Amino acid sequence: MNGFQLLPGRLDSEAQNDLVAELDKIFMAAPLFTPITPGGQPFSVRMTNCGSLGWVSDRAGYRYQAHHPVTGKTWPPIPSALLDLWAEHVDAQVPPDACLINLYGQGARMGLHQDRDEADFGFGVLSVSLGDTAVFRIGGTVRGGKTRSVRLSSGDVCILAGEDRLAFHGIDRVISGSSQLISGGGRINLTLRKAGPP
Ligand code: MD3
Ligand code: FE
Repeated sequence: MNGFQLLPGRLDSEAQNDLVAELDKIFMAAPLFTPITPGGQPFSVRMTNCGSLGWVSDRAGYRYQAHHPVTGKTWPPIPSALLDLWAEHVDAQVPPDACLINLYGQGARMGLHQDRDEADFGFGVLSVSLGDTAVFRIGGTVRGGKTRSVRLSSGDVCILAGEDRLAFHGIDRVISGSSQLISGGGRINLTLRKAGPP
C-alpha cells in the first residue's frame, strides 16, 4: 500500500457515534489542551492523545511523550475500534502506539506541514474524520510545490503511506454546520501512528 488512500464513509453513523462516546471518556481522563509552537504561537486546534505516546508541542519543540503536559498523567488507551482499523488497513503485526486527537472549533485550521516526529517513516498514518467536513490540502514532499484539495467528511478514513508519508498537508478550513455528529459542532480528527522506536 502506497500513497494517499481515501476510504469515504468507512465508518457508518453507529460506528461514528460509538467513537464520539469513547472520546467523551478520553476527554475526561486527558483534557484537551492548546499546544504552543516552538516560536510561542498558540495553535487554533485543541489537542489531546491516547496510546502509550502522545504528540505535544511547546517552547521546547515538537515531540512524543508518555505524559499529558498539564495533568502529568499517562494517556488513556486507544479504543479497540481504532486498533482494529489500523490492523485492517495499515499493519496487522505492529499496533499503533500514538493517537493524536485534534479538535477544530470555529475558525480553527492547520497550516501546511510534514509529520516527521516519528521514529520510523516506514509506518503509515491512519486518519479518522468526525463531525464537520474539512477542506484538506495535500502536496508533495517539497514545500512550495503543487497541492490539491480534498474534502474529508465525517466517517471518512484516510491512510498515508510510502511516497506520500512525508507529503506536506494541512487543513484550510472546516465547513461549520455540515454535520450534526458532535454536540456544539466542530470537527475531530484522530491520527493513529507508530511513533516510537521499535
Ligand atoms: C498526509 N492532521 O495531526 S489528517 C496531523 O485533519 C494532521 O487534523 C490533519 O495533519 C487533521 O498531523 C490531517 C490526514 C493526514 C494525516 C497524516 C498525514 C494527512 C497526512 C501524514 C502525511 C501526509
Ligand atoms: Fe499532519
